[in-house]
Amino acid sequence: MKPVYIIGHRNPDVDCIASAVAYQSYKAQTGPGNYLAAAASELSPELAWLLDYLEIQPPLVVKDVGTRVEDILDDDEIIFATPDTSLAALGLLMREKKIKTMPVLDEQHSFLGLITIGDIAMLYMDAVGTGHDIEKSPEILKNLLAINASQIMKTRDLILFEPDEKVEEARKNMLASRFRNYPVVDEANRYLGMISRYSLLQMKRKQVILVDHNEKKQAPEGIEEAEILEIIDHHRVGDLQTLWPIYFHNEPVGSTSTLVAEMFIQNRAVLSRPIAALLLSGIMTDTMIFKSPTTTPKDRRIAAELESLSGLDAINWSKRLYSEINRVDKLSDEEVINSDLKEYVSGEVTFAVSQVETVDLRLLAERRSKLLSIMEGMCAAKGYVLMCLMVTNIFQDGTEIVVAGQKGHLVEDAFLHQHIDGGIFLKGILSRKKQVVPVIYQALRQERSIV
Ligand SMILES: [Mn+2]
Repeated sequence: MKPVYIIGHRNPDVDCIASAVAYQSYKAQTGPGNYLAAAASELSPELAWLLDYLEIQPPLVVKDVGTRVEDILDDDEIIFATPDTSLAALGLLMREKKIKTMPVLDEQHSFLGLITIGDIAMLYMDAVGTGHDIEKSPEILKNLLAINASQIMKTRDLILFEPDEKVEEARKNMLASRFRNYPVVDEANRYLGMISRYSLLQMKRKQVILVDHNEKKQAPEGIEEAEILEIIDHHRVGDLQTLWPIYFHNEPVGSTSTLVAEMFIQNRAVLSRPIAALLLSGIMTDTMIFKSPTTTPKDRRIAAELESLSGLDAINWSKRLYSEINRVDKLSDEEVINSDLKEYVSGEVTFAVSQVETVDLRLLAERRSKLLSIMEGMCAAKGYVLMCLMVTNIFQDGTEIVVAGQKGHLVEDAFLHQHIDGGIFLKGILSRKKQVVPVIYQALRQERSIV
């Protein structure tokens, strides 16, 4: 059975990985189906450290959920001939299974060649010949039926597909050729099945459950081709559309981990120690140790339950986590900007807000001009009207903000700020989602209405 991917946003953070991994465990306990936790891009070394420390297997990286050849392949059993299958046996098999194209494979299922019902018919007609030989036909037939697959299979001028090819590409290739069925083989030349024009019509999409995001820009590549089955999130409602009604759980709490943990508790599903620890980590990082204004009483209550289930003390564990995962000094300038970058669309324009957490803002002072020039370059390259880097210090209860882009001044105007060390410090601002992004939307809207 093809899996349903449970997947978080690009540039995964602790909350989205914790939510995906835990929700897979929840789904496995509460019903049938094949669910698989996934990450929309490579895990940071810090996240890899956390999973390794908790002895949790990292989720599969699935960067693209667009429809691929593998999605339209049948799950049916593989029917094939081997090189020494006789024509007699081949004919029986093809009649019995009602197939018109037979792959020839070796014992390891490596693809060797193809035999079509047309090829076989042609063989009979050639052997029987012009009719002069009609008296000899039993003998001709006997010889013919003894021929084996390796002697007649076609090995050249075939069109083969690979499982990760885009269905759109496959469609073009099929329309440009005249075969009935097309074999699909993997990189190691192992045969995986057959696709046909008919498989294209069935439109089997990848099925996904989105956690910790619901906007196209933050979703994995190809999301518009996928079938979204559920969304569990704590962000503003964005721009994704679905064909059918779906289960959409959105709640303004501090983390998606809170919502997933709550489901375990309410439905009495078993929360293992490592997964409880992972969910606790999701809550503590997303709420910045309960200091973010997004924190709700529910986050604290669920975190307390997770403390007892994991055997961890939330505050001590958070200190350990922060010292491991928020080391701005370990990151290159590019990594500082890109490790947690989110894009937003307002009307016709796009902007981006990136956030890192640090325990020492002085680190930034020396790097500010370099960071700014990289950000200006990104605004030009990606067409952002503005771009912010939030360097948040939860212990100083505030954020230094670096602003680039042609409309960057709007951000400076929108916040009451202090200047420190030539930078802009926003006291009490910790949350991108609640305190910064809405202000930028508002400023852009206001500017549009004036112009
Ligand atoms: Mn989150």
